[in-house]
Amino acid sequence: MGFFRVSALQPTAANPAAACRRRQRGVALITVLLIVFMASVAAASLMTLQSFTLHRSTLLLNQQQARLYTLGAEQWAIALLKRDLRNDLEQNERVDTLQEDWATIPPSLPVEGGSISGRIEDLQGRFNLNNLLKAKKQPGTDSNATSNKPNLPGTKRTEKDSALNKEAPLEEKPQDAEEENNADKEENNADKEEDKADEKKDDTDKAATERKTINKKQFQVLRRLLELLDLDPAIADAIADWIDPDKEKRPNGAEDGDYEGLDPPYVAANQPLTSVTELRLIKGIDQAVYNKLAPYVCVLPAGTTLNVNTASPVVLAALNENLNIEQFKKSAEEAKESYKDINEFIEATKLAGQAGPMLNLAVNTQHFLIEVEAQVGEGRAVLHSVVERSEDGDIKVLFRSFGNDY
Ligand SMILES: [Ca+2]
Ligand SMILES: [Ca+2]
Repeated sequence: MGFFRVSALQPTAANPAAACRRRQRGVALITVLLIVFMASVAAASLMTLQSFTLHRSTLLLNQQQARLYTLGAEQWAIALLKRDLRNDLEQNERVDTLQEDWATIPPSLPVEGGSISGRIEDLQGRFNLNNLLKAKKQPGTDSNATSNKPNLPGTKRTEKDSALNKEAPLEEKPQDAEEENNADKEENNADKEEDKADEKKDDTDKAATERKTINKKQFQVLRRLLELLDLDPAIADAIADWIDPDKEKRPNGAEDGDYEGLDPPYVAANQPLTSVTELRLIKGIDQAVYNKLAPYVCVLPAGTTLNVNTASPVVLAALNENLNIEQFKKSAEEAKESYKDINEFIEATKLAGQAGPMLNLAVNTQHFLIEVEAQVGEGRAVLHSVVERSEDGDIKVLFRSFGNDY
């Protein structure tokens, strides 16, 4: 309105009063333009803010939607694993192989507004780092239903698995059993001694403690795995020290003293690992070492078996010093074949009668990793779940994490 008033004023005479009015008219015009400019800026800011808020709401909504898709996919994967067990039992062939439906799901599926990709991996195809600890006997359970895991629910080996392991025609088997029994007796005796409390311990006691906590054969497997991956085998000592309950440092190992001087300082866990990512805290494991090792190891309750049908060539070759990676590399045609029982594996690898750590082998699996990624618009969600499938078909989720690695 002011604009029209200013426009209406026309100069009538070339005198000082008229010149003054012209200047005033100029100032008024600039003021009006400034106001219009300010109003435009304010309107534009409000629109930007509104657009940003709208975008953020849409993103949150999409993210939530993606998260729900990953949980839905997890349930679908669980249903697939249940169906696999039913099929196995119907066909009377309790094997888990990379040719089964759960292992060959399509890499990506379209869903409304986006897509889901994912996979199911047999975790027992990897080396279980917690197997470095000797599985403790639980009162009232048989020796094969073992567990040693304060953080994860237990796992039970099936009678069939146990039978398969017993059937393995290895000469050291009876020795292993005897050794394990002896170790268990030592363990019980040690427990009784601990109850007496605060009695002085000599070097012999210390040696006994170490013997009863770390499974030497599994330790050798880990050392070989590290060697085959071109990594320093001494890392096995640091890992063993990290999870064994004592504070006695192994040769090349690392206990509290090695971590207390770091920034920030911390101490050794002295208990089973709860996540593979925990390896990054252990001496000698930087990001490069971790990236090399992580795909071949898992963290499950102590005492789980290794599935020879799903283990990678490097993990199988680590089982015995007489094995090598090349012999486990299969052609596409050979890969369709699977071991129906452990004897077939022993025969194929010509390991019968050879000394070596061949414990805890199986042709089937109880623990799986489900990895799902869902994309909806710009919203994205990643889910990692570890599930345990018992032989009666029940499936429990042991670990679930959005975003973080297993
Ligand atoms: Ca199966
Ligand atoms: Ca320790």
